[in-house]
Amino acid sequence: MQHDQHDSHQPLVFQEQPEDEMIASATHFYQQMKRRRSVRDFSDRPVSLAVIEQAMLAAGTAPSGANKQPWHFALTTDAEVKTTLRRAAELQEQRFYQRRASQEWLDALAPLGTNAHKPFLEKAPALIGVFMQKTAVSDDGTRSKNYYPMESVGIACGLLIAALHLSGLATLTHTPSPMGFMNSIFKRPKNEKPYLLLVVGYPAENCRLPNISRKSLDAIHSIVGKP
Ligand code: IYR
Repeated sequence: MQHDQHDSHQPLVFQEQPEDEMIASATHFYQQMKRRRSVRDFSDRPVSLAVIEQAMLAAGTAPSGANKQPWHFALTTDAEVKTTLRRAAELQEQRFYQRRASQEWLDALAPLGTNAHKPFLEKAPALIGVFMQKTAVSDDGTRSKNYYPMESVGIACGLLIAALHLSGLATLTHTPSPMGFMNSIFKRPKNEKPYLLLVVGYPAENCRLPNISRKSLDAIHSIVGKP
């Protein structure tokens, strides 16, 4: 059966734009996105749940292997849960900075000024535990395989971070390693692997950032073949 004859297929709603508008849209998006910075110093001001929910919906539009949508976003704004997460994360981070990290890794992190101290896990108003489902478990307990879950969840996280940024919130992609402690704290089942801990909120008023730069277009792209 050809795809276009398949009952379950429907026409694409596609809105074409004139080229000048396309360039303006792309430029505008880049101008917005280049202002995104990973923030480690948060205000404790609460954030709107509606904004986070819309950003999660945007994340859920990511393409995924066989459309399995192998992601789960676990949100907490609860002070006790955040304290538990901070304690568990800092324990792992202390082991990382004191023993596990190679000197090369520590040298690479030096410009960021990071260490095992993670006050933002309590100070920031919202933490999103992102989980990846390598296998799906349906309501009746049937297990099925998901495809490209790493790639799928990575793309969803990119959309989540972009949506939160464009809504005026700051984020930090925090990856305490290993992250196994996240399952019990976020009450997630064993088939879900912790993927990242996204810290969400407003930056602190006196928030300072490492002076780092992004690679140029020349450094990140190439063109092959005739133009
Ligand atoms: N997880 C540690 C270390 C760390 C690792 C990388 I790669 C970073 O880009 C930043 C930090 C921490 O959060 O401090």
